[in-house]
Amino acid sequence: MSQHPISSDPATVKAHQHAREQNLTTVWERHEAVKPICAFGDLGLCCTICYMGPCRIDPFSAEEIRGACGAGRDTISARNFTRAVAAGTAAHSDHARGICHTLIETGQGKAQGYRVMDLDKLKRVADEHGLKTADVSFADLAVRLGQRLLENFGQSEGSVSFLKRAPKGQQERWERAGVLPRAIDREVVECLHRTHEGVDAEYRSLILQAVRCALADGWGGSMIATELQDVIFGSPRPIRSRVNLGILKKDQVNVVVHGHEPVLSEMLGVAAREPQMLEYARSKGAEGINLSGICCTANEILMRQGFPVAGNFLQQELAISTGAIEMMVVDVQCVMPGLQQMASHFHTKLITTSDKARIPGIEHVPFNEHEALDCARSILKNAADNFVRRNQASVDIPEEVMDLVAGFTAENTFHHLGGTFRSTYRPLNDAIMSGRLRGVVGVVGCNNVRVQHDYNHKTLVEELLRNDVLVVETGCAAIACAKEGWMRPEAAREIAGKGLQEICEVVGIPPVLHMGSCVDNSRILIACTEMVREGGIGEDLSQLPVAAAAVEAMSEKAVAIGLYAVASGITTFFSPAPRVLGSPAVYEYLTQGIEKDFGAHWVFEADPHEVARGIIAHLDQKRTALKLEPMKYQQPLARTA
Ligand code: MSK
Repeated sequence: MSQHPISSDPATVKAHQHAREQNLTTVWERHEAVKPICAFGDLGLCCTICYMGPCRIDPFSAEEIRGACGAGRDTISARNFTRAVAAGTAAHSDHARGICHTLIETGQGKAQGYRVMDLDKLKRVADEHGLKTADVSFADLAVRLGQRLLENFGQSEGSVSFLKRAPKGQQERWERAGVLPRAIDREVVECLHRTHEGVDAEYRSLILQAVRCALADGWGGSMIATELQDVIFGSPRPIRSRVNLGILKKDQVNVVVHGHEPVLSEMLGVAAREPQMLEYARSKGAEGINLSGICCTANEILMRQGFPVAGNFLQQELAISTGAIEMMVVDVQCVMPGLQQMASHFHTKLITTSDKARIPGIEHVPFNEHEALDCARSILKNAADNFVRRNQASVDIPEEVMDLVAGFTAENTFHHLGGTFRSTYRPLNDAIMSGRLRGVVGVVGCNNVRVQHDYNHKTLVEELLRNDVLVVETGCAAIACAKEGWMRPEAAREIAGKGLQEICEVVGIPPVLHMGSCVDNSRILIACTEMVREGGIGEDLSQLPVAAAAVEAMSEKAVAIGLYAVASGITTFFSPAPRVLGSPAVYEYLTQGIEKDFGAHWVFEADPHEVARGIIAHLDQKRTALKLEPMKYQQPLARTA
């Protein structure tokens, strides 16, 4: 692992050095320029909610300081936290709303190029929602399911429909705490209402509303997005591909998709393989079209179509600085406005495609699902036309590239563990009960410029693997570990503890399983639910030897994910901490008190070695409670940031 202060990934270090040699500015330089980071804001003690302020609360003051309205540190911190959860939930859920519409239009034959690829899942989810599936055409069923799931956003009665998938014990906890989400939009709106000046001032009441909103994300918006994307684009299956900046090709038209929504990128994937498009690229002097991705749009086209991944969040500008990208197509979320400045130094065309997301100085090419395939073809042609403007002499692509296997889901992963004839979670539960596996941990989330790029993810995961913990990943964390080679089946032999190694070798899976994009954290909820259903390792999610970690968290979505994991009974290790450290009461509730309500809590710990030790201790504690054999602890390998 590289010891360079900005990144533990050699490709990133090289690309950054190259960018600096050309006087190009990236997120690292901008971050230096905005220092010192505002401590009031960082602690959650700056209130910008009304226009009497902003009010800042000095946490070290001898007297109690309050904002102009009288709000103290607990209220201010809880309001800030609740707003972050609402924004994160809104992001995932608005994505889901779009997918509902795409399914409806697919069924109506109005979405050019789309068709229902996973008919079984369409039927299963429709069944689950009480829709008649016999003697109904798949097209009609798609329309009805899309409409039914859309009700989750604004219904005036009942609760979010996928909640009933959760184990009974979990549902009872939610009911007791009064946090069953009613409708997705309603919970987001109520968070905003309660945090408006002069409404809810009681920190616990605010946080319980944040919980209700986060559950509407995990068991609502995110789960709807995952399930319907599987229905429309096909459920992923294990698939080989490659990762890191070295996947960019000097002799091909490089098109990079970035953001989160797969609706356009799936069509770009279809168009990029069409003979006439390849012929067009050749007519411009290129050998072909190399479609790849950054962040979660990358994860989406990787999982289903095996397109390579150029990098994760902190690599987005560096990908352009290679000088090799003809077109970067961005949609929503995690897209830095700084891309515009970087692209302005190169021939790279940067285009926004979502009506919800524009960047000053960037061409907007509205994406229209009715003409999706034509739109994709036109973007690729435009990219190919741009190939002739590339200055090949200045292209500098780092050589680092790594093989990987992605495409694991709650359904297919444990089909693999069970073998062809036993597609159940029994073998996974048995492996945990017999002590070959210590437990399962979801390592998810972003990169954050405040943390050495990828270092925390890799340090944590390495220690977990040595200690026989099966790791499942999504988002930028998954890309970090893929770059390190841990998503190759042979990595088990190189790095995993004996028990995990045995399982990976018998089944032929890597020790770290790529389960997709940020919304696909819902796959992890389902996998945990299946473990409970299989029996023997706990009656609800809070009793399972499982945990979650987001150790380079950056976005409000990560905060929403962390909260729905905890509220679902999964103890979550999270850093940098959300902005609650300025309120001892909010901190105490999130890290301890919440356990009584939901059976899990947050741990805010920055050192990844400490996180690993904490997770292992947590899994061992759960094992002891289940009366399972204790397991030996393997010391970490010496690594420094
Ligand atoms: S892309 S939300 S930086 S994981 Fe999903 Fe990566 Fe975090 Fe964005």
